[in-house]
Formats: sequence, structure tokens, C-alpha cells
Amino acid sequence: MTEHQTVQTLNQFIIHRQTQHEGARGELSRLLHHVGIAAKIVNRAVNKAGLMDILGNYGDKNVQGEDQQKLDVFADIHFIDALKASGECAAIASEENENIITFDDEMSKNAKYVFCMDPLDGSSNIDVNVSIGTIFSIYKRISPRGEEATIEDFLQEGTKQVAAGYIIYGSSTMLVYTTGNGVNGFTLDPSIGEFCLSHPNIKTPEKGKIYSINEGNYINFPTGVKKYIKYCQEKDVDTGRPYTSRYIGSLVADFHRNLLKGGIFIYPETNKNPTGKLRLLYECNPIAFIAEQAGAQATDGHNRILEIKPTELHQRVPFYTGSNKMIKRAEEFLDFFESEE
Ligand code: P6P
Repeated sequence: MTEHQTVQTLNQFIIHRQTQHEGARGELSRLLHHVGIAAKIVNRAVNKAGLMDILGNYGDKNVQGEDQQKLDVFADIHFIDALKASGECAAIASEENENIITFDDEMSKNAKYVFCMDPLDGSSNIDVNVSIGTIFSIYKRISPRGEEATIEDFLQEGTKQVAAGYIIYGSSTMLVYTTGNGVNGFTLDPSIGEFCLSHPNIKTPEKGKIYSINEGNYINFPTGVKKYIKYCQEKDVDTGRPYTSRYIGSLVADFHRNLLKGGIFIYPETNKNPTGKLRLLYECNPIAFIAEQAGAQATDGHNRILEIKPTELHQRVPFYTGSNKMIKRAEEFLDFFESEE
């Protein structure tokens, strides 16, 4: 970076974008600002995890029946605190909590937005120092302002999201988000404690050479998925195959790489888990919003993720996301072999 190149912080960017929206009163800006604060608090804990005796199980299990890691709980608590402090969030749906969390202070009860989050995704990687992330999604509430938010506020199609994003705690910490006008990435500069615009207007290549799937589950995959994996592994100069297999086991890390480089990420249904593993509200919908805003796609193998009408807070869906041409090809395999079965 040349010395005179200006830095645009997340807050400067948010306020600049707000001024472009006539009538915007700053509620979403303030909400996003508090997301940034919580991200910095969690980032500090993630960076010192090994030193703060914060590793290891919390000794409890979350609603998914998964062992709760201390950092999961830490992240959940600090995002909830920051969102309450913003006064712009009426309620939260979190992976770490079975039911929605409503706020009873007057300002929050009168707030315009509700917030879905996976406070620390990829938690199985925490203790081995592999990238992890926070994923979030913001909706306008449909329940009357001034009253307590309801579960109906959260069971909205992904197309109704007003904002979505993730923080990836990796070799550097980045916040990537969209409000429906493209995708922008901000890298945390620890020397000034600010997220700074580093990846403006992210676009995913139409085609990539990376496929991301946990092949350890191969025997449980649908035939179409098995055939697509073999297709990726064949030699074909024209399509640049064989592709490269990359799978970290943290959705945010796997998605972020493919978002920038192109590729396909698949967490399909299996005969053990017929609706897959990833959750619609706070993993697939926000990632799908970002994918589409970056010119890519996200489906359940057949249907656009963002058009699925949720019925439960923690429902799971099969998840295919990435470069348009790769999603199209994978779905051709699914369609053909499903018609054969
Ligand atoms: P598997 C992490 O636990 C997570 O929810 C996602 O971040 C990740 O993509 C997936 O599960 C990994 O699941 O079954 O491949 O270990």
C-alpha cells in the first residue's frame, strides 16, 4: 500500500452507504457497527484462546446435541450483549440457544430488526487452531414494534434478508457482508483496531477448479453426488479437470476461499441425515445471500436456498454453493441419477 493510499474503515463505509439510501435513519448502520464491536471482542479471545484457558469443552451440549466449546459460549454471550447494547435488535436466533432470545428493554422492543447467528461456526476446529467463523443474517421484524418479537419474525424466506455476513478468524480476521448491493470484505487492522476495506465488490468466477466436500461420507451420498465427485476427478483438459479437492471443515473458511477463487462447496443429504447437516437460518441463508450477491449460486440441489420457507429455527437443508457453471453441472448429475432411481 502506498503511504498516501487512504484507508476506509467499516464504519466509514457503512455510513457512506447509509447516506446513499434516502430516508435511511441509521438503524441498520448502528446494528452493523455493533456486529463489528462483537467481532473484535471474539477475535481477541480466538487469538488468545490457547493462553486464556478458554479451549476445551464447556461441559455442556448445545441444541444440536454437540459438545459446546468454551469459545462457542463466549462468542454467543458477547454477540448477544453487543446486539442488545445497539438498541436496534429486537431478538436473536442463535445456534447455541434452543429458543429465540428476546430483549425486554423499551428500545430493543421497539427495534426494527431481528438477528440470526451461528456465533462460532466450525467449533470442532477451535482446539487445533484452524480457521473458524461467525455467520449472521438480519431481517426486518414482521411483528409489531413495541411488542416482544416472535418466532414468526425468524421464519422468513432468505430473500427477505436485509443484510448478511460472516467474520472469518483466520490468518487475518475479515468481516464480509452484503446489504443487497454487492459484497465487500474488511480486514481487521489490529494496530488501529478497525476493520478496513480490503476486498471491495467481491465477485466469484463463473467457473472454478476447487470442489469442497467431506468425502469421508462418500458411501452415504446420493448417487448423483458420487458421480459428480468422480467427474471432478477425471482428466479433461477442456474443463480443467481434475479439479483440486479442498475441505477444511469450517463452512466459513471453505466458503470464503471459493467465494474469492471460484469453486463448489457441497454438504448434501445422506442416508443418515436426509436433510443434510447445515442449518438454514444462520448458515445457509446468509451464505446464500452473499453467494448470489457475488454472482454465484446456492441451492439445496434443486431449489434456490433463499426461496425456502423456514418452518423451524434449527432446520437443516442440503447445501450446494459456488460458481454458477459448477452448480449447474452438479445439479445435472443429481437430476439424471435421481430420475434413474
Ligand atoms: P463435517 C462445522 O461443525 C460445520 O457446521 C460447518 O462449519 C462445516 O462445513 C461442517 O460442519 C463440517 O461437517 O461433517 O464435514 O465435519
